[in-house]
Amino acid sequence: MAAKFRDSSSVPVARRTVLVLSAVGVLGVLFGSKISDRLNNVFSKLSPNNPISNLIPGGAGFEIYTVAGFPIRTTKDYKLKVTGLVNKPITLSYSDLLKLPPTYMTKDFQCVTGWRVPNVKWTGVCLRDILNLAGVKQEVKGVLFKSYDGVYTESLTLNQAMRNDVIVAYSMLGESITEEHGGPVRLYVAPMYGYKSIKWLDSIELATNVIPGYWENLGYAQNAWIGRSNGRTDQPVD
Ligand SMILES: Nc1nc2c(c(=O)[nH]1)N[C@H]1C(S)=C(S)[C@@H](COP(=O)(O)O)O[C@H]1N2
Ligand SMILES: [Mo]
Repeated sequence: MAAKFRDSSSVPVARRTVLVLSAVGVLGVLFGSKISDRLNNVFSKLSPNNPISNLIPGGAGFEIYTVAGFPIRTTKDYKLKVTGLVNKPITLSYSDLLKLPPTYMTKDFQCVTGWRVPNVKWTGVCLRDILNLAGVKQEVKGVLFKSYDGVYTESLTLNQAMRNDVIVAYSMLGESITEEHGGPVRLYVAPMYGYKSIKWLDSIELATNVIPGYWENLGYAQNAWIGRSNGRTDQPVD
């Protein structure tokens, strides 16, 4: 109930909770080759059974967000499932993704809480190409994304998902996407706030309706268009 609270001058209550937890959270021990092990360790100490929200400082001005720890999948293990209302469910490996025609973008990344990283280089496969490989059924209106962290979800309308600037990304900041940034594969929804860009992308499910994602269930907008002050010149579609 309280989680649905929102007004024009502030972010929803639940988001403040994330930041508070972050401030008392896992700072200082984070960088190095065993980042995930260390984080999982700290997470399990702080919260053995429950997912914990957290924020840690990231490279290049990013803040690293997770609501459910840092799941690990190597490029060898990685699989992307496309299911639901498709003509043919498909599963793509990491190397399958690399073989599809790439899209390159250099664009800002903006979190709804206010931080922004300018001119981030992204590479990935246009989501539309992947949806078309599976074949989108006529009745599809919504696209649901799930993370293999087991908690985070996101969604787009079909029209939004078909844009040129929505990609299944495998490279970010000029290198393979690191574990903490959601690697090996995350979504990048360029025209929208960062919460749309789900990390550790596991599956894409096509449905007759738009199913609200993690933050949307906590009061954030489904249509998370970044404001025009952020340099957008294209037209939003709902
Ligand atoms: N699985 C998952 N994806 C996620 C999040 C998350 O907590 N879990 N946070 C979102 C939010 S609010 C932002 S701003 C970006 C942050 O990306 P970064 O952690 O790579 O900086 O990831 C988005 N994707
Ligand atoms: Mo965000």
